[in-house]
Amino acid sequence: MLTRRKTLIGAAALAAPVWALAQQRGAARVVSTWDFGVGANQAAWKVLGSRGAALDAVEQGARWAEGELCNATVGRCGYPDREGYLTLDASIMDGDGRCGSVAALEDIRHPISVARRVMEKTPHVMLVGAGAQQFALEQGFAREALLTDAARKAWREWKLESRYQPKMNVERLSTSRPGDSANHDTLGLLAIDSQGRLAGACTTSGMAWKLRGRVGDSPIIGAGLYVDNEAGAATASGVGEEMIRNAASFLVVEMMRQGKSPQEACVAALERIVHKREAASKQLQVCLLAMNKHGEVGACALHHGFTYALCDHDQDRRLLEAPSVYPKS
Ligand code: SD4
Repeated sequence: MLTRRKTLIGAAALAAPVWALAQQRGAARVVSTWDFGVGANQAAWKVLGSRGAALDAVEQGARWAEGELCNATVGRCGYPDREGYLTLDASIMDGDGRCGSVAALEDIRHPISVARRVMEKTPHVMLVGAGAQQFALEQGFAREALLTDAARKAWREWKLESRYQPKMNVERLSTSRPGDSANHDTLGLLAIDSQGRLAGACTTSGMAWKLRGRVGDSPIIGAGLYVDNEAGAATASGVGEEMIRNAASFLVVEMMRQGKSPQEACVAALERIVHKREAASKQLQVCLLAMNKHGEVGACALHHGFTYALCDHDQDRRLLEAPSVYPKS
């Protein structure tokens, strides 16, 4: 069975996009998950395009989404958990191995910058919940009530049925019904700067209607994000439990270290997920985005519909559709 699927995956997902081969050594580039990655890339490019550091670029890209975007799945407009609390998760990682993250952070607008402070100002990697908020306040971040009226309304409507059923690719749906409303889609960014340094960032409000206290993959180093200058970088979007189970971003980076292209590495990691939980994998979305140490990019998802944005010196607003393991239904 797996052998047959391997063939299918090979046909559908392994072809490297032409532009991946055209990447110039020493050229900066940023890629981000989903359609809104276009805007995040623009913000990141303001740093990268003036020979700034990849780490600063990904933080700026994530801050754009957290502050400017209002889309129910990232930052201040995100949808809450099933008790009505908006809790934010974020992580940031530099190619030299430094990293920081926050999980279940409430009432702070820019979790990505708190994550960076965790990385730079503490001996720790991850702070959660009330402790993360206390740290943010001590660091001078403002506390503000973030839950929007629209999010509160969607939550009240969801409560009528209280059915937890993540929908695929909601960021791309322009129309939504109550209960069908956007309940996931995370911004992950990966960048390489003009000095060849890699960095990544990941920010999300997590799965809408999650259990209070649930943490997804996005703030977990190795699951939602992993970066290593010696191999590459990877980030993920989709149902975070699958990425945690498989240390998905770490897995992608390790595959690149072993010689796979970013595209091959994403496909191989998805094969692992399918192999372990085949029935579940048919019902949920996992999206992987990767960049190797040369700046070449790959992407693949379990299911059709994953888009990612690419920005470099040639083209700054390119939006691409990733291949999928399962064919479009
Ligand atoms: C999570 N991975 O909290 C995030 C949600 C997401 O596309 O990425 N959705 O599980």
